[in-house]
Amino acid sequence: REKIGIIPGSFDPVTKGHLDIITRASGLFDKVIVSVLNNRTKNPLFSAEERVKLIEKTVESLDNVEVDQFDGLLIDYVRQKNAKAIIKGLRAVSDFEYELQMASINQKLDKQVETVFMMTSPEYAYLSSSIVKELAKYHAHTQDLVPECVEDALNKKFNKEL
Ligand code: COD
Repeated sequence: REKIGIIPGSFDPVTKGHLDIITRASGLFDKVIVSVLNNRTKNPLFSAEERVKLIEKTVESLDNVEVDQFDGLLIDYVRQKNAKAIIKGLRAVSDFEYELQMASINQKLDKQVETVFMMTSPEYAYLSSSIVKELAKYHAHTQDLVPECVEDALNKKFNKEL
């Protein structure tokens, strides 16, 4: 059976840190599904549809990567997709506690599904979607941090003169 890994997240918006994890995971699994949490209670900068489109553009050259969205419990979605693993990136010790909690709950909910952690590449260790939004809001450059299509989309959101 085809081995499928799911990379879940908010991706508001996708960054080069995410792309690094996605690219590395695509070399380890037969198929990788990057899935955007469509959480109506949060207040995202980009709609779920916009976030999906930006990821699609970003992963265009990776043939075994698909982009999707989900809501509800992650584990239900993972089962529905017949996936083997949830893939998460770890940046710092501060990520660990939260991720350990989620991995433990998901393991309790379904022992067949493994959570796989990948260490960030050091150059992206400080990078998060919130930092990127903060910088873009005050019109600072984000080109080293996000794919070009995301930089354009951020500039549009914050009405930066080009
Ligand atoms: N380097 C490496 N990894 C990174 C980097 C970076 N620079 N930046 C982000 N990442 C990783 C994150 O650690 C995460 O694994 C992933 O990329 C996505 O990041 P975000 O910030 O876009 O997404 P999150 O952390 O907001 O996503 C949280 C989930 C959507 C996965 C979570 O809330 C969830 O599973 N929700 C569904 C409801 C559910 O099942 N709840 C119970 C879970 S126990």
